[in-house]
Amino acid sequence: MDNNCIFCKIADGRIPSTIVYQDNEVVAFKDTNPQAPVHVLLIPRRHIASIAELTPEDEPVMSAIFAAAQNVARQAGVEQGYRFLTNVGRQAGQSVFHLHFHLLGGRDMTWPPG
Ligand code: IU
Repeated sequence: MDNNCIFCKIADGRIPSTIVYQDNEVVAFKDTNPQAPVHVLLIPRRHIASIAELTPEDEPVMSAIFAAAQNVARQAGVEQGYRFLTNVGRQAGQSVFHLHFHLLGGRDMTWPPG
C-alpha cells in the first residue's frame, strides 16, 4: 500500500466512495466526475501504478479485474455495450497513478477518443 495514494485509501475504506463491487483482489466504485450515465472505476487492491508496471505475477489480479468488469456491467444494465479502458501515463491522460480501468456506458460512445 502507498500511503500517499488516494485509490489505496479508497480501496481500504479510509476515503469514502460509492463501492459497487468488491472481492479479495478488486474494488469497483463510482467515478466522482462521471463522463457517462454509468462510470465506474475498477482497481486492484494492491498498489500498481499502471499497466506499465505489470509483471507476469499480476496475471490473477488482471483476470479478477476483467471478471469484475463483467459483473459491474451486468449489474449496471449496460452489458450490451460499454467501454473499458485504462490510461497509461500523463500523455494518455492518466492523473491517478494507481492502476484503474474506466467502465463507461449508458450512452453512445464515439471513436476515436480525444
Ligand atoms: P485518469 O485515467 O487517471 O485520468 O482517471 C482518474 C479518474 O479518477 C477520473 O475520472 C476522476 O474523476 C476519478 N477520481 C475519482 O473518482 N475519485 C477521486 O477521488 C479522484 C479521481 I482524485
